[in-house]
Amino acid sequence: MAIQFYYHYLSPPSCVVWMVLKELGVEFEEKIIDLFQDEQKGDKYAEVNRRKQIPALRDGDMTLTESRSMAIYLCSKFEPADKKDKLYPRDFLEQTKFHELMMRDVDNYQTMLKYLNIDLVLEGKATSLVDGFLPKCEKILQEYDAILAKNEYIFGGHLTFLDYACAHTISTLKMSGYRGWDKYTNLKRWKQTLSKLPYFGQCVEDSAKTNADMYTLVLEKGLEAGFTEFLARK
Ligand SMILES: N[C@@H](CCC(=O)N[C@@H](CS)C(=O)NCC(=O)O)C(=O)O
Repeated sequence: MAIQFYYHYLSPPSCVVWMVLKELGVEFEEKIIDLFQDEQKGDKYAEVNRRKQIPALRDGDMTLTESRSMAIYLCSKFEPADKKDKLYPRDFLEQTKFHELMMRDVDNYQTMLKYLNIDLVLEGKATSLVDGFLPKCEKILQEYDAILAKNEYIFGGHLTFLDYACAHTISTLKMSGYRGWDKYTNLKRWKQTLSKLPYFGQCVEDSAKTNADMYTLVLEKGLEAGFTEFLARK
């Protein structure tokens, strides 16, 4: 039976796994979970993921519900042992360094979400960013820019799935309307490199732009009116 992938293209963690599937050319059955209809909260989807979140991935008896563990699983299972530039390293020390950066990126993503005040805004309980988090977000951009000053990609000289995860973390800041990108010249060069991937536009840029449009409308018009206008424009 083919792998079943439960996701939505506006969910950044979903997109990280989606890109791994595309890059590795793994066949999968697409199970799109409609966030706009709260499908992830229904009893049917709870049978797949009790935590009622996307993404989820099923491969036979194995069900995974954390995006990065899905990425590791897919790479470990499907990347040929003799492939040179792997999306996920196999050497123990390399893996340790990789996991360190991967965990930091999870924190960084959460910091971006805190700046966006995402939980309260999407519950209609807040209508503004939390400005106090902006310096932390800028520090994150500086850290990634410094890594990319030394390396072509986030984890050295070739593409890994950390590039996908970090690209989503950074793109999340676009939802805030942040305008200070120009000073991060290494980030700019890296993004131009990633843009050449055939799936980058669909899996990162479209997703980031649509999320930014939706978030801006919700901030401007409030939850209900913002969503209504967003869905009407779609
Ligand atoms: N740690 C999880 C996070 C998953 C997550 O936050 N999913 C969000 C979409 S981006 C979700 O399902 N939200 C819907 C909800 O909580 O109702 C992962 O990386 O897979």
